[in-house]
Amino acid sequence: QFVDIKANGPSSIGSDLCLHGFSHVYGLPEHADGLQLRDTRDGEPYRLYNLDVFAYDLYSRLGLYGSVPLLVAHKPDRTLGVFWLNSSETFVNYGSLTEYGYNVLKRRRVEPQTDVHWLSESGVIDCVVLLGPSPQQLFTQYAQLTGYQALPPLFALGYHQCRWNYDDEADVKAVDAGFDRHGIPYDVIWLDIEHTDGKRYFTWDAALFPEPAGLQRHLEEKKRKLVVISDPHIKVDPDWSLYCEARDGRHFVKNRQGQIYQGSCWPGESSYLDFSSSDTRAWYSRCFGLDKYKGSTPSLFVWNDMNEPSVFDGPEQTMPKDAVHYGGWEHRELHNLYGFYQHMATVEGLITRSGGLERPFVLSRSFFAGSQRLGAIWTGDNVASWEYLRISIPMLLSLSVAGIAFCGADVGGFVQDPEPELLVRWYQAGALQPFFRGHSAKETKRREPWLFGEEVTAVIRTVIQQRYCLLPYWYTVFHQAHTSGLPPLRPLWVEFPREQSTFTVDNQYMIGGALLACPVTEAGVQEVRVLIPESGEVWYDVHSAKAYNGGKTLSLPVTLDTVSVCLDSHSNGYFMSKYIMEETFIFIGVFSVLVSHCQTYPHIAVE
Ligand code: NBV
Repeated sequence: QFVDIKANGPSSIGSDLCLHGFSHVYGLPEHADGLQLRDTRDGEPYRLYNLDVFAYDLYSRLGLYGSVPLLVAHKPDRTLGVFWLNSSETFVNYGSLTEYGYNVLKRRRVEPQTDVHWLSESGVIDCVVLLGPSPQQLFTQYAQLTGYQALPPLFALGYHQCRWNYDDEADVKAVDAGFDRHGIPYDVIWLDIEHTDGKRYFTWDAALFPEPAGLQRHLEEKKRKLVVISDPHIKVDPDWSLYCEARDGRHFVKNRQGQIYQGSCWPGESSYLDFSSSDTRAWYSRCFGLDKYKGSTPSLFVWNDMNEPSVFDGPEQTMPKDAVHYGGWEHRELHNLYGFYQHMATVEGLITRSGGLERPFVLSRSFFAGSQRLGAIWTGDNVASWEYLRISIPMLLSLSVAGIAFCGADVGGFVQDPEPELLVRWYQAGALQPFFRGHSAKETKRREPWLFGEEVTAVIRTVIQQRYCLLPYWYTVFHQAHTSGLPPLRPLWVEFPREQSTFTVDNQYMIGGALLACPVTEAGVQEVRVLIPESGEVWYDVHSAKAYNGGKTLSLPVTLDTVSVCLDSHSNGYFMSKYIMEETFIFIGVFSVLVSHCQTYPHIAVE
């Protein structure tokens, strides 16, 4: 049982807004739910409180790993944003009178209206209304406020292979060789918590990983990278120099009695770095220095997990709200920023490590508004089922609408074993999402792409090759996000803002302004229905090269090796249309040619 001592007394702030004329509202990640927000009058409000929720429930408004308090409303002639800058526990109630109607008493037509009620536990009211009016302008306005998407290093847009855990160096080398043997391109292999000496991050298990630098050089010969996990909890171990440095440097969060706070996590009794302090962030950043982080090389990149923060024996499995941060701030004030600040310190560490020359890659599980400036996030512990594959699309669209553009979901599903058909469909969907990583939990069976027979291997090979064919396109749309704030993954209404039929679609989406994706997310299907917007627009099926006039719903036949993607020939600007012409050619003509990993592209320095 937990008692929350409210040392400063109870408090809350709130505000009510009416959005006239709007009945389609989006945003407020992270929730495992559809893209459109649902009326909350029949139940729970949307909760923004970062929590570690294993195998989270679907269609739920409960808080997950990260929060972005941005709500986006859309109607044909205006897109509007409401940004509620508050990092304490927040609830959002939302009710909508959806239809145009006729008010008999007033004898006039009434417009639809959306009422939004924000409620936060502490802080001040700091609310910005972004006026658009176009979706593009809204994204730019939001990026001006919270930051633009970091431009990822190109390799980070390739395929990532992860598992909890790759057991030892021989295992990593065998998996790496497996990709070459089967002609499957990939760029990054990942190590989970067991690579460390007793869950002491920044160390290596001497028996399993005796030559970590050698392993990285082995991968680097093929221009491949290694990502290792680094969580925010630090094992309480007075014999470990890193713990002592953090303790002596006053880098840990305290309890309300003023002692170092302790909670339980992977290493056992742990303390939690106070990333809200700039001194602590600077110290943590230095821990990634090549001289300090023994066994690391410039081709090692980082994964921040458990940074909600997750505390096994804490209230709701997180840190108590009355824990105390630098400057005397209670944890309740900044809870939703904890992971953001760890992400920031890690990113700083990697940039500094390279003397400011190379762009970092850091994946974080927890996030807040602005995390897009730092790198990638993923949707945590999903499950190997068709429902979780389906929900990954609206979850990633919601994140994209809220600025978190470099996002992905564990391909194959983290918990449990996917049947081969599901695995194939998940690869096909994942290849059309920004962050593309296969990952699986400890208890699951191995599932490297070649373990399910030749047919499955061939389909997965093709789909990963297609991802690599499209890498220049992904890189281009990320550059666009980096410079204009427009996310690579876009709900259809972003590209077709006047077309009402697109407002509720969340099983298909645009990648940039040119590609329309509609992944197959059901078992045993023989055809997929795809809405192709706007009459007058011509769309090309990338498989058959057949042209279709827009403004209708098509039924396209699918087989196991079909990824439903359409090409839009009428895209924005000369470069894009020329580019798409080339991509059309690649898609139609060169599918069977192996496109190698992105080593062929230059590594570009930080801007
Ligand atoms: O570090 C182990 C896992 C990791 O593989 C997963 O991706 C994270 O979301 N981690 C959670 C902790 C344990 C999960 C049960």
